[in-house]
Amino acid sequence: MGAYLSFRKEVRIIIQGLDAAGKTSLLYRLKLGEIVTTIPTIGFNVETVVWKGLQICAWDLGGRDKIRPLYRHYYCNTQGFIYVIDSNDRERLDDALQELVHQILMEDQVKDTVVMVLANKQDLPNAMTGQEIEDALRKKMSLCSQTVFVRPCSVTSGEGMHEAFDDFVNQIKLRQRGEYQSGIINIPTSSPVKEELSESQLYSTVKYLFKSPLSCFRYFSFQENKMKQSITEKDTDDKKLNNNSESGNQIQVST
Ligand SMILES: Nc1nc2c(ncn2[C@@H]2O[C@H](COP(=O)(O)OP(=O)(O)O)[C@@H](O)[C@H]2O)c(=O)[nH]1
Ligand SMILES: [Mg+2]
Repeated sequence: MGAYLSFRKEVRIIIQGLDAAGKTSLLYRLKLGEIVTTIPTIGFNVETVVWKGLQICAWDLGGRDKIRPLYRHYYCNTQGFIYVIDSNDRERLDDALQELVHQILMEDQVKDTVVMVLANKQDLPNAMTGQEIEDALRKKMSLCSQTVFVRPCSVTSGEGMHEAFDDFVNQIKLRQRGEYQSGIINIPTSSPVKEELSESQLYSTVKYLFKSPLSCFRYFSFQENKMKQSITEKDTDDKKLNNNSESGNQIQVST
């Protein structure tokens, strides 16, 4: 019960990256579901979006050299960081990773966050792959306290964006519960995280359960049957699996 009541309703995230990486396009793609024409951002843009039940207040920190040192004043209470990289800009990859590793991740206020590195502009033919960017990042960084992962996407076409955000939100939820890994991690794409009930869901469930003893009885019988059914299904699957391995069949897992 305590865990439900301590459920955080809004998280604050920062979107950063070199100029023209696609930060503002990403923010408005998230907010409006469409691509907008951007002009170089002076200062910042901030929007609230809801993703998988999590309310996200996203700050897109724009601007060039002079105001970049001021960014750290926005880092307070941040749970997530998105570092956008223009995968087509090979010449500036080193500058981008330098900023991420030696400036952003070093800040005390960013120590307990989830950091998603978005390898953007995958629609362009010469773009570096997510793996290439991850390899370059691993060369620059060994240990860190944050949960860091790389996801390829194209904000313009929308490809990879949903999967990336699902993973990002999942990792933030895990971090809030204290179940997380530090360093650069490999996570299966969109690995689901068991949802906790929000306060309103919890309230309506309790209200429903105690409406009458009969509905309460029906609810628990239903849950019990569901559990029995899933145990039976699992037993059948296990048996199938054993049969396969006994008969020498190989099960292929695609990664
Ligand atoms: N081809 C391509 N262009 C993109 C993509 N994302 C953003 N852009 C373009 O990159 C330019 C800079 O984008 P913007 O969002 O203003 O970058 P910011 O400076 O990081 O905020 C704009 O012309 C965008 O249309 C993408 O995924 N693919
Ligand atoms: Mg911008």
